[in-house]
This record gives sequence, structure tokens and C-alpha cells, in this order.
Amino acid sequence: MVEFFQAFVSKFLGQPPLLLGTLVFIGYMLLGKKVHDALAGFIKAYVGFKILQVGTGGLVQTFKPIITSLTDRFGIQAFVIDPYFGQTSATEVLDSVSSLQYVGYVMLIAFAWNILLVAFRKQTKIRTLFITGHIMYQQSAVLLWAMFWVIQGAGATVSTPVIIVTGFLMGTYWSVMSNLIIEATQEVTDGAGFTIGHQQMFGSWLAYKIAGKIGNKEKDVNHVNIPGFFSILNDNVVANTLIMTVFVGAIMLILGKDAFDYNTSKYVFGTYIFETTAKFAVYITIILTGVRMFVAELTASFEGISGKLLKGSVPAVDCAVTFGFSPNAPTYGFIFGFFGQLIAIGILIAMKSPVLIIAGFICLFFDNGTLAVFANKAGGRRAAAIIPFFAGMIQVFGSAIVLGVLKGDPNVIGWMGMFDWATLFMGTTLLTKALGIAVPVVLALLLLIIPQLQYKRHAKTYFTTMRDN
Ligand code: ASC
Repeated sequence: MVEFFQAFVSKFLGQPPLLLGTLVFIGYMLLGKKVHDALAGFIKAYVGFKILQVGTGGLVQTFKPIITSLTDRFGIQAFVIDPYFGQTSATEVLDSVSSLQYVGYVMLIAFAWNILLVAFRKQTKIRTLFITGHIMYQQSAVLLWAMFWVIQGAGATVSTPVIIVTGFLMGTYWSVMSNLIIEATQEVTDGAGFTIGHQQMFGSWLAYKIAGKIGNKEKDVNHVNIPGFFSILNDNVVANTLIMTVFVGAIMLILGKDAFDYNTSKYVFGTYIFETTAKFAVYITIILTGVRMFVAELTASFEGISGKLLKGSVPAVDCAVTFGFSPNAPTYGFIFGFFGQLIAIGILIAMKSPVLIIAGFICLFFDNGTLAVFANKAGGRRAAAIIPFFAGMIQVFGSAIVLGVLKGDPNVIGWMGMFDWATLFMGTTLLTKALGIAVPVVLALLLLIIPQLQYKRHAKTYFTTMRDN
């Protein structure tokens, strides 16, 4: 029985494409569709998700060697603020104390708690179900690692109270923050009927609130008609390729051609750099294709699940889904976030910080890209530039601080630099280190007050917002 449960958790719930495909299948069945239609939905969701993973996997594979050789060359203790470096640190540390499987338990507890909060939404005011499978796994791993390290330290396996408390806090974060960002996401997507379930839900909400005060929403980034040469930046693929060629190309030039293992009969160093940096646009295009595919199925079938099981609940999905509604914003977020991170990294070096941060590409593009999408909606170009700039600095400093606490284990190679993790979870980790296991419990309870306050502000439309649109 225990074995079956463990297999179910790790080989089923721990496999996002299966989890999502099955959700789609159940949704279609509940909608009264034919089995073959439900099966088709399962396949499209599964394959779409695998395509997405080809894209993100390809990005990581392309950029990891560059970052690693940057670290090697300058011989400093450097950590990468990329979610996959955070995830890898977490799984390595947990594996070293035979506790990797508990990540699945945390995920299951968190998801069950999320479902329960939605089921009792009359009382809890939670309307959202977090279903971004790969993020659920990633966050559960990173939070369990951080809580384990500051509560128990090295040595023993992760204790049951730590697993339960982590799951409880994780599920509360998913529920409360994806619920907090519903209204802003509806604005950004012209009422597409979903919310964000990712790593910068609190950050996006903050960006949306602040943006209105610092910019003009009429001056939308997507209305920019840049003359001449710059007009080619209006094209997503072109802009992404050029930006990466400038930024990553510069890093590759500094490292020099001997740092790279490439086929010299096929490339000169210049064409090899372009071959590498153009892959960025290739993988982004793949990601977008995959995301569109599975999200289309998910949204259609979700009506089934929310209609029958959790009536009126809203799916919380990957941040990249908003990019299609504001194609220029991620580029803004990337560029200005990059400047912010560069300056912050310069400050760390000048201060002789024991922790050096290396910019993570996924964090730069997806995190600041999302913040820019939300900032642009409420504050236009100005906000879409200023907010990611400061967010970039926060990502670096916040991650450096939390890594100062977590770097004791040799398996640590990075932290998830995403906005909520450089702020909320950085703080949670430090507070828990100082005051112990009561901290995550108290924080989870405090978080549950947020939806109550939201509800008070627009009680009449609170549960109908999504259906109105
Ligand atoms: C992340 C992460 C990814 C990307 C992806 C963006 O945080 O782990 O793979 O962002 O979700 O679409």
C-alpha cells in the first residue's frame, strides 16, 4: 500500500504531463464528451507539455555550459539564480539525506490543501486551483530543502513535521497568491478566464499596483512603432535573437573560443556564437507552441472539472501564457531586468560579498517578462522598464541573502531567483532559521487573511468576475 502510494506520488503526481493530461481527460469526461475526444485531449495536453519541456530543456542545455564556464574561469563561489539551479540544489541536498521522495508528499499535501480551500471557498474565499505541474514540483523541492536546512540542518532524513508544515505553507501560497492575481490577469488577458500559477504572483500583483502610479497605461509597449532598424524588434523572434546575441554573445567573447567545445570544421567562433544565441528564439518558439497546445486543452476541459467538482474555480497556469497578450513586454522586462541585475552584481563584487550571483536566463526572461506584462497593462512603457529594473536588483540581493544561509551544503549551486522567492521565501527562510518551525505555520495562517480582505473590497462580483468576462 505504502509502495503503491509512493509510486503514485513520484511516477504520477511528480510527472506534470501525466497529471495535466489526466486532469484534461477527467474534465472532458465530466463535460460528457466521448471517450475518444477525452483521449485526444489527454494526448494534446501531454504532448503539448512535452513540447514545452523540450523548449525549456533546450534553453537550459544551451545556456548552462556558458554559465558554468563563466564560474570556472573566475574561480569564485558563484551561484546561479535560475529555477533549475535551485531545483537541482534542492534535489541533490535532499537526495544526500535519502529524502528526495518527500518532495512528492509535500506536493500532494499542498495540492490537497489547495483543493480543500477551493471546496470551502464560501468560507476561505479561495477561487483558484494551482495546476502548473512542473512549477509545483520545483517549488515543493526548493521549499522543502530550505525548511529542512534551517529547521533540522544536515544529517538526518527530513522529519514528518517538516514535510507537513512545508506542504501546508506551499499549498497556502499557491492558493492565496494565484487568487490575489486573478483580477489583474483578467485585465492583462482581456478576460481569458485563467490566473497565474507561477513564481512571481505576489511580484506581478505588486507590479500592477505600483505601475499605475509611475506610468501611463495608454503608452503601451505593444503600440511602440520603432522606426527604421529598431522596428525589427517588434518581431518576437528577431528581438529575442538580437538581444541574446548582444548579451550572451558578449559573455561568450569574454570567455573566448577555447572555453567552448565546438566543431571547428563547421564553425568559426563568430558563427558558433550566433548558432548558440539564435537557439534562444528557437526554444522560445517551441515553448510557446507547447504552452498554447496544452493550455488550450486545459482551459476547455477545466470547465468540466470546475463545473462539476469545484464549481466556479479558476485554473492557475504558467506565466508564459500571458506573453501572447503582450508580445513586446517580455523583451522590455528582459532588458531592464538585466541592467538591474548587472548593477546589483557589480555592487556585490564591490562589497566583496562572499556570495557572487550569476544572472539566470529563465529568471530574466520569464520573471521580469511577466512583471513587465503586468506593469505595462497598468503603467505602459515607463512602468514596464522601471519595475523590472528594480526587480532585477531585488532578485540578486534577495537571492544572495538567502544563499548566505543555505550555501553550507556542497550540493548547492543556486537558488530560484524569481521575484517571490527572492522576497517572500527569502524572508520565510531567514525568519524560520531565527525562530523555528512555528514560523511557516503562522505565516500560512496569516496568508489566509488576504483573500478575506480581497473579498471585502468587491464582495458582489467576487465570485462572478470570471464568468462576467
Ligand atoms: C520557470 C521554470 C520554467 C519556466 C517556465 C516558463 O520558473 O521552471 O521552466 O519558468 O515555466 O514558461
